[in-house]
Amino acid sequence: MGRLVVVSNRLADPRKAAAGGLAVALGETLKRTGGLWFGWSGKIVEDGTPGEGELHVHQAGSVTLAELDLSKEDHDSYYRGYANGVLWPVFHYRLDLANFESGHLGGYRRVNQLFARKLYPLLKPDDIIWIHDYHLIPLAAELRAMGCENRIGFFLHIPLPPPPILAAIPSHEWLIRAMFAYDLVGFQSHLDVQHFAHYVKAEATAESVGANQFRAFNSTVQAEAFPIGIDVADFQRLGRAREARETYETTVKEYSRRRLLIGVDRLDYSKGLPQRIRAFRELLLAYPENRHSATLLQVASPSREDVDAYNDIQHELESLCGSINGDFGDFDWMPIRYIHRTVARKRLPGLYRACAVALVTPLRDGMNLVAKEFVAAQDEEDPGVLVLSRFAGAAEQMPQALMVNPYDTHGTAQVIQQALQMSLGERRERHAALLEGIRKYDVHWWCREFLRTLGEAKQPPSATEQN
Ligand code: GDG
Repeated sequence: MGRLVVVSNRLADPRKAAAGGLAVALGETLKRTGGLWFGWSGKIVEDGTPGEGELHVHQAGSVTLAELDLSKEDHDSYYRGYANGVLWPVFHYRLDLANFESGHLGGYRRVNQLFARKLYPLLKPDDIIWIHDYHLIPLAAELRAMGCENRIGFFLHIPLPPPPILAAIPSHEWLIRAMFAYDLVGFQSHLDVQHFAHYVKAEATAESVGANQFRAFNSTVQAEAFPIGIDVADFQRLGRAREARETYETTVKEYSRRRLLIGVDRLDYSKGLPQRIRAFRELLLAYPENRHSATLLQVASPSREDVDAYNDIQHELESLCGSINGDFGDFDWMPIRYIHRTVARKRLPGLYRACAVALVTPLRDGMNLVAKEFVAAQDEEDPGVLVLSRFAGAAEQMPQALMVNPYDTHGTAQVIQQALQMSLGERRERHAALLEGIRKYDVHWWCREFLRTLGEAKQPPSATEQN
């Protein structure tokens, strides 16, 4: 295999422990092939010129890191305006939260062109390029327009909605057409692939020209599901380290173990946090034996606080948690411990292990890695129970979890009660099956499988074919 070139909005240093599984998995292949990782530096230049940015290239062992600064105007429209103000809500089925200001699309295109202009001179002919996520959908089309003939793959970390929702984006034809500049487009779930297939057949009159291959706009693209996993062994190692053990012990000591429930999410409207809190209130109402015992630890790590919809959800959550604690709490028991901060990654496995039930109940989620981390962190002899939304991509792969519809408050409360009462035998059986699945389809499998498929995908189109 040629050198791997990864492009994503942000870079993570694969050498840092806090980097997480994705950076570690990509980092391995990047190291092996002497690869290049390209992305935004995180720096916003207040008075910078739109469409321009300084590139900083440095070496981290055998890996080259290339980081690009963005002007404030570019960042506002590309990142805040279009990627997180249009694509994120619409791709999570939330048309009501999308802000379709046309200027933002211009910024999105401009930054993708800037990425292409700065990346293209760094490329070698046999590089394999892997572009990540909704920030960079048109990047391959921009590279092709400059004459790039390398193999280029794309992975969408978030869901792809069905055609009628996608078609609400004013520039949807352009956006999906841009996907045909890739040799391979990867999605989290089979449902996402189906949505892509339906869309391109109906809106782009694409033809199926082989298993998972679609032809339109004079180009052929392969679309497949590659459900992302975690590094199970690494997460379990983290769980055996001092910080996780200490967190486990102090948590178990402070609360009664079998009644602890946990939620760990970025504070995002896609994660279904208010619905989860309401289901927990319903649990206390419908099954009063849980009062004075069941405690929900909810970690909501701050995220995108400069986008309005995120402030609204923060206030909604604070008021919900406050009213439940006020209505049900007592001097010796509070039903909800709500933490609006980021917990150190080293402590997470200990926290997961101390809890009897995990509530992973997004309204929509590409995959959801918390579901997998919770399973990896459990004591196999006495494991906790995973309650999982049927609308998380993870649901396709984790059928042994207790499935819920997060919009159904009472139904979710019933399932939480079932989880709290599950026998040890059933908990072990479900957990063993879940663990086997996440071990088999871990993040290394994901990385290998995507790159193998990209390597075998149809020959890269010639530059002339693109016109
Ligand atoms: C996108 C897609 C897809 C959360 N709070 C804290 C913390 N986290 C960590 C979790 C987990 C990660 O962040 C969250 O991953 P998710 O998969 O749950 O969700 P997104 O951030 O929305 O990620 C998603 C993913 O991409 C990968 O393709 O699964 O569907 O939306 O690892 O542990 N980590 C620390 N403190 C926190 O407070 N240290």
